[in-house]
Amino acid sequence: MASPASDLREWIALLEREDELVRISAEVDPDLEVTEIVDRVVKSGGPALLFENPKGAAHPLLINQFGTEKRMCMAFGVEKLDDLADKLGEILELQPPQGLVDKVRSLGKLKSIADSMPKEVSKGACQEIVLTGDDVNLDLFPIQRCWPLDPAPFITLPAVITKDQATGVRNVGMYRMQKIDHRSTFMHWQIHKDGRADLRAAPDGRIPVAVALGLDPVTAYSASAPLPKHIGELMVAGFLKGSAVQLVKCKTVDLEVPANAEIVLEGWVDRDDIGIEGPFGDHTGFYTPPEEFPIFRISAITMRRDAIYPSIVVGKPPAEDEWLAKATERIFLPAIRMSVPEIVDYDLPTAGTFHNCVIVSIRKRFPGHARKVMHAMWGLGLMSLTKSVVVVDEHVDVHNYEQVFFYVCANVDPARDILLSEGPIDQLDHAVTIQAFGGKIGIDATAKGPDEGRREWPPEIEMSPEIRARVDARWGEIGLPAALRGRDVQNGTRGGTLTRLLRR
Ligand SMILES: Cc1cc2nc3c(=O)[nH]c(=O)nc-3n(C[C@H](O)[C@H](O)[C@H](O)COP(=O)(O)O)c2cc1C
Ligand SMILES: [Mn+2]
Repeated sequence: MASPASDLREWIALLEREDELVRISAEVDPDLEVTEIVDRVVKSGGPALLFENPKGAAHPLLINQFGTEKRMCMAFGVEKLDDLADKLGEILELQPPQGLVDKVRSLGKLKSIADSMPKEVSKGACQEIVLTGDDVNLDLFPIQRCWPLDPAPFITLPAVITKDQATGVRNVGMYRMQKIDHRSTFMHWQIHKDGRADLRAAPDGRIPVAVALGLDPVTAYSASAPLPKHIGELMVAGFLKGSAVQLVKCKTVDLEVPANAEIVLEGWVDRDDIGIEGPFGDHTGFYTPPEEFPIFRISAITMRRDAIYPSIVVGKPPAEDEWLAKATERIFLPAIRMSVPEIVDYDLPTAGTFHNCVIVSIRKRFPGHARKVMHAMWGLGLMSLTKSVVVVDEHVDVHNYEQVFFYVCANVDPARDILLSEGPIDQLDHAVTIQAFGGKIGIDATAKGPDEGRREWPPEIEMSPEIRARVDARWGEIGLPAALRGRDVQNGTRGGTLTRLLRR
């Protein structure tokens, strides 16, 4: 696979070469109409769409660039998303080098980290056009009103850049921005997020903000990555791209933005300048209710000539953001294993909309081990917001929901294996009684033996490997169609059970 695209245009060209993008020249209204088209295309696994004539706007609209696993892999230049985990895992597992060969190898890895730091450059395409004063006008762009009860258009795929005023550490996050008028929007910084923390910590209650729109896909993804606050999203983007993100100084605020952006909005957010944002048809599948959020006042718009405006629609799953979440799930596996090494794999089901459910498989070694892992998940970064944790044994395929359901039903004594707890909940969750706080459920679907004070756990049914191999070899002779042989392969995904029982 090729290395990741260096900017949005190269990415669009790549999508077009691979038949993964369709241009739409018909006039389409960013008010609801684009959503209805995109939602159908996303849910049927269709291509990225470039609306060349969005109604009432001067710029085209790109959407569904991330909408399939294949495109997400193309974005990162990998064969499968797990390759990203391997790449990050190598760095995280870096041990003090032993011999000379080891030293050279480690140096190479350290150099790749050093090379990932963002670099400042003097000029950037994102500043070919500079609009200030009365020329600042959001009406130029095809900002979508996504769902019928949304009160206004929302910018949905921004990379919002701020700095911690005390440490100077840069943060990049993806937060929706409801348009208020031609030069202001809301800034939807939820209470658990780093952008909100930067505003909270500002000594004079006011921070400069820059919003980059239309980035190369890896940098755009990085804005959605739930990194610890002190780890720069742009460094991670540089590492995943294999080349540093290039930055230029903003024109009206003391911040830097990716030079390759299509559009940049510069301005200020003041803690005391607030209004009522929402409702918004959100990734939860429901409208999030109106709530107070700070306002972003725009001091300048800079952009490329013929800038392309990027967008995404969230809503009932599956939506385009499913694949941003899946990339995060894979990329963060090695980091999660750093703190909880007994975790074999995990899965965030798309129907669980990021925060509602995580399935974890573990190497279980001691009584209460599943409970330890539940508590660990509820203490881990934004994973702490998850409402339910399902723990299964190492041989269970967490991505095979039918298999997981089998073990949840078969291995659980509800009076014994359910842990109810409480903690922080996603601010958008409508089910909890108090906003952002509520219940947690842990389901221990692992096998429980006498060491946990239970009676003997029975062996699972499994055909012996010899008979399997014999039937495999004789399949043709038996005279059944090759297609029916697949069942045996499927059983094979549970093949670890026997080995594990024998090891005990
Ligand atoms: C399409 C999309 C829209 C999002 N909208 C918001 C939002 O409006 N507000 C918010 O706080 N987080 C939103 N998120 C989640 C954040 O981008 C994510 O939590 C990220 O880690 C935030 O960056 P931070 O950890 O640096 O604060 C959105 C994510 C995606 C993929
Ligand atoms: Mn962050």
